[in-house]
Amino acid sequence: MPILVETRPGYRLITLNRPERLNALTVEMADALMAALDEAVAHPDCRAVLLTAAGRGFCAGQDLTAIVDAAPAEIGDLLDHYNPLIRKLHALPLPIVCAVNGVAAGAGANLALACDIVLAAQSASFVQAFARIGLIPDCGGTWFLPRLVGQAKARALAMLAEPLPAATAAEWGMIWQAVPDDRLMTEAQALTKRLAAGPTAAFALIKRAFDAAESNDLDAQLDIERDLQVAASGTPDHAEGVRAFLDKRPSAFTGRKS
Ligand code: LHQ
Repeated sequence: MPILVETRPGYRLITLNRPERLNALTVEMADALMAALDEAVAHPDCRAVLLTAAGRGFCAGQDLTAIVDAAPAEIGDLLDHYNPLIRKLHALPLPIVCAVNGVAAGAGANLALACDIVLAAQSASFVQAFARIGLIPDCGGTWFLPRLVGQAKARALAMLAEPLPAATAAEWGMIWQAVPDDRLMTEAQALTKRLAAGPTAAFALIKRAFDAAESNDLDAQLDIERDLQVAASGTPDHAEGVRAFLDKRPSAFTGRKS
């Protein structure tokens, strides 16, 4: 099984599961991941996703044994296969937390960056390994990196292909937090549980707003915020949040859209 999927109260825990290859990415793994994400979204009780990996690595990027002597057209076909996964992760209408348990290299690093909140173990690192094998960052790397860390750092990361320690990634704003190795899963699960108890529909709208902001000027973004806020204000969780504030009690969000 290239991935493991566990149903936890309110969320799905998805674990990349090829530890002997540092969870190097294959077509089978990408397909399984897509199916697990679709299943999570389709299930009304699932309100968040936590992605992590088995063993000492997170994901070493494309399984290089599968692309030895591959023709350029085959590389294109592979990316046609992986790109829908990156799009799906990024646009998932549920919050997705990524717990990076070890090295995240190549497409593996960018898989993590496609998620909403990235936590990494202190011992983990991020490597834009592509240039080491004469390739360019793919799976969204050239889009995510400059937006997260700026062009200067993005270009150096891509060209030097050196490992960036988790703590520096956090300092640079590339990820949310670096945490002690033995705290990673406890912290990631607590965060995911908290998100799973949140206003799910509003979270999906927050993601849409931030996505739109990537290409909008302020004028257009204010219009989008207005429309998405109207949608958020129509959810039961908005009404509940306001009532709970006035009653001085914690909100009991259901995640329902209407
Ligand atoms: C691996 C891999 C791996 C197979 C470790 N494949 N076995 C997408 C689609 C289409 C075209 C091209 O590009 C892409 C996107 C990409 O992702 S391209 C970039 C691909 N990834 C890389 O170039 C990274 C390759 N791996 C490494 O540089 C190192 O393994 C890292 C830095 C990740 C970890 O180093 P170490 O901790 O020293 O571990 P290791 O190298 O000893 O690896 C452990 C085992 O895993 C080893 O097998 P072995 O049988 O010797 O124990 C590796 O061969 C295997 N492995 N990455 N991508």
